[in-house]
Amino acid sequence: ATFYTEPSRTFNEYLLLPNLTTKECNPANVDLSTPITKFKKGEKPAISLNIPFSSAVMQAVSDHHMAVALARCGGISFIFGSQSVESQATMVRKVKAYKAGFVVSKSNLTPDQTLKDILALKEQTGHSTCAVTEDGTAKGKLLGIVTGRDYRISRDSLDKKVSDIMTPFSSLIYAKSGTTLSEANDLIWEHKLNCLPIVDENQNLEFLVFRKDYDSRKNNPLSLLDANKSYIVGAGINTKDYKERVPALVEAGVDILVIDSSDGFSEWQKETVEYVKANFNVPIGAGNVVDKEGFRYLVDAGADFIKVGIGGGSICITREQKGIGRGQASAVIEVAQARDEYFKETGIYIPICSDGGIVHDYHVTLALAMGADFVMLGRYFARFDESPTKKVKIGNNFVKEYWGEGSNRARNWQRYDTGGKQSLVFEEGVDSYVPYAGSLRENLDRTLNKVKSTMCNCGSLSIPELQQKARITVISATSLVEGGAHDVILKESSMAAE
Ligand code: MZP
Repeated sequence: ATFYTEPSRTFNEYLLLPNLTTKECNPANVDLSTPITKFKKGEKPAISLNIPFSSAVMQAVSDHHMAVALARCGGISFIFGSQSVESQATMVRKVKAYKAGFVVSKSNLTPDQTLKDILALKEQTGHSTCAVTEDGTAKGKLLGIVTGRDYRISRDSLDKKVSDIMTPFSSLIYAKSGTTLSEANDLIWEHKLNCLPIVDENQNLEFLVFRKDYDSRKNNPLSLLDANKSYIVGAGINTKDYKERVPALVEAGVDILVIDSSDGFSEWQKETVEYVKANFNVPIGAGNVVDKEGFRYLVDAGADFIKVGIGGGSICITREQKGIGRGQASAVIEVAQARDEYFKETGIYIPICSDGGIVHDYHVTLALAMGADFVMLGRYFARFDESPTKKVKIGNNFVKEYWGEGSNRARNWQRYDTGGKQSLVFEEGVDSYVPYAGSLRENLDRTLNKVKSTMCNCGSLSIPELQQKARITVISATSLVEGGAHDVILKESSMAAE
């Protein structure tokens, strides 16, 4: 046997040392964009994210609702694969067909006013805008101004009158009050409606804009001013039924695949990656691995990104059941070094994803500093309204259900298969609750603020800069105690805080 003299370490055992924070180094200037597919030196990756967050390939985490909510914030979900090929492909299709939903802000603007006036509104709200009239013609009574984060006005149309540039809508259908944007999108999907949902500030549906010749993919009524973008979505696959699953997912419009497995250092993964690379033009990630040998093996097979982590997930009992795994920090550090060596050798950069074991928000920053390009989280996202699981009241507290893919509940035997019987032979995950935490956007914004703030402490305005400049120290057990509130009697309000 080979013995490692260094213990395998978790994120909790490290802290970042501050570097000089310059005046320009403030959270507003921090860029969290990050690649998730391999690219050659000097070239751009095919897919990058605005924030380094992905949601786990799990029944309790990543369905189409989560995928839309996270994509809107700049991250990506990988839709769970432990379901039939058809239902997974349908979820992917729903994400790709999703209508962004434009926010109506009531205003006194008339069709005679110019887009400059509307732009003033855009400045106020931070959104972009378009006008909607009652009868759907440019001359009709102005009902409101449609605003949306994703919607851009081209510079040269600024001086034109609203009536000159507005695409006529054929009709407006008012929605039943209380309908949410998600429900509207389900309706649009089910009935294949050619329309655009208009929502209020609380994401409740105001009305649907119909147009005879409207095709959601090609002919957005607002296409006069911007492309109709669809959200990016990923999907998990396994090494068993990939020859049926991958074609269906690709046909549904999936942007990226990942092989979901607790131990990815296997010939099955190599064959799966090779099959996808030979037959489809879709990027594929592989894993999970915890060392440079595993990394190199899957990269040589053709993987576009590598997922890192065995046994660190909050619901995972793989280490207890089988005695395999590695502290998540040690795994990320070694794989990131292998990635950097590979880049020096070949000029090809392979993004890596730190998967599982993120407990505190600062663990995300540590993972990035240690070399991860993005993180994957299960427990974190399971707590939000957008996760697919039930919200339950236990005592005075609300919780949400969260179960592992290796639990009897998920029965995802393909994720753990090492050959042999086609069923879950023993459990590697548990069924649990996590505290309910509210909406994804609110929580994610807070986490992102913390990440950006720590990056400023480290004098870094981007993830590559953090990876290069970070100074990381191992801490002792007693300094861990020193890091929390200590030697004081906490008031109840402080105990309730994280
Ligand atoms: P966490 O964010 O809850 O700590 O970890 C989520 C990760 O745990 C998933 O992305 C996946 O890699 C892993 N996972 C999912 N199910 C199990 C299991 O049942 C598991 N053992 O380990």
